[in-house]
Amino acid sequence: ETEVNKKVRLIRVPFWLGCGRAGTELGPESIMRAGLLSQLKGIGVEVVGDSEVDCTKHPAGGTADGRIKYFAEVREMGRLVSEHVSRAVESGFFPLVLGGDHSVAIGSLAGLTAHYRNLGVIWFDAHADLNTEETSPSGNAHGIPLAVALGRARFKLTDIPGASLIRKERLVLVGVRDIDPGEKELIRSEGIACFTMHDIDKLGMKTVMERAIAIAGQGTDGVHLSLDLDALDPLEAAGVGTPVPGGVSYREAHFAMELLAESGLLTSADIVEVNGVLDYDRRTARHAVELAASMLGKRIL
Ligand code: 4U7
Ligand code: MN
Ligand code: MN
Ligand code: MN
Repeated sequence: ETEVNKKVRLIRVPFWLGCGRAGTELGPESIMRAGLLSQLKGIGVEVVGDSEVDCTKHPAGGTADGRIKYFAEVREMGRLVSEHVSRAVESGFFPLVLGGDHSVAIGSLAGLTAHYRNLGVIWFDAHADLNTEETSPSGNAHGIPLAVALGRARFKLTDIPGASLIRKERLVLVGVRDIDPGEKELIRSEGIACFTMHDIDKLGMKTVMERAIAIAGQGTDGVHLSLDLDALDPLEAAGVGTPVPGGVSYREAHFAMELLAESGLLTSADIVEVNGVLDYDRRTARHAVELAASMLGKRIL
């Protein structure tokens, strides 16, 4: 059995401008306070360095550039996150990016594609995050990162120095239950692998993750997990800004992370969308910590 890289570099991104609602800038701190370091230490994961990305927290004012709110700030944050992630990979570490809203994944993917020529991506999310500047119903950047990464939006991953696009054949979505019309169109026309809640109900998480890992892992030199906490059912993880009922249970998510760890293929991850204001019982942050430990090899026995 292969092992995950036990040297992890934490990259904290206190950013909320991509979701248009304050609270996710508290995500990194809430996850740390929920005990991330002691959990990782307990399973023999070494945290080699911990950096905070100096992204905009308080926008100056009028910010809309075209249709995406705070676009200039999002683009700058993406460039900075990309540099942090890139440095972590260069040093041989597993980059663990703590968001922040999901637009931070633009930066993760940019930094990763600068090194991995053929990156597999598993997108664990209630949403498809495949809107473009034109199809986005909200203008919120956290709904566009995959269209950016695939080169389907006007703003492309390759607009960030060093980055290349991800390949649609090696991308897989898991947990999806809220898709906008433009996203549906893109999923169909591009043939993007998408395991919806319907598929999880029908096949079970075990089969879904086996297939997801096979797709993301086939011939790839790295596999990135982007974990949006809103993939979980809001009854169990209320601390997210865009909750959608009917989600993955904590237990299913936990099992999915264990299967990923067992694959030995995971080389990086994002944990995003934890909203410190909405997470009134801190359960979402605590789940985030448990899921992080599981993906990095924590076992029950
Ligand atoms: B998240 C939405 F319209 N699709 O684009 C949009 F429903 O990172 C939601 O997955 C996006 O949380 C949610 O605004 C982005 C909406
Ligand atoms: Mn998302
Ligand atoms: Mn989501
Ligand atoms: Mn969300």
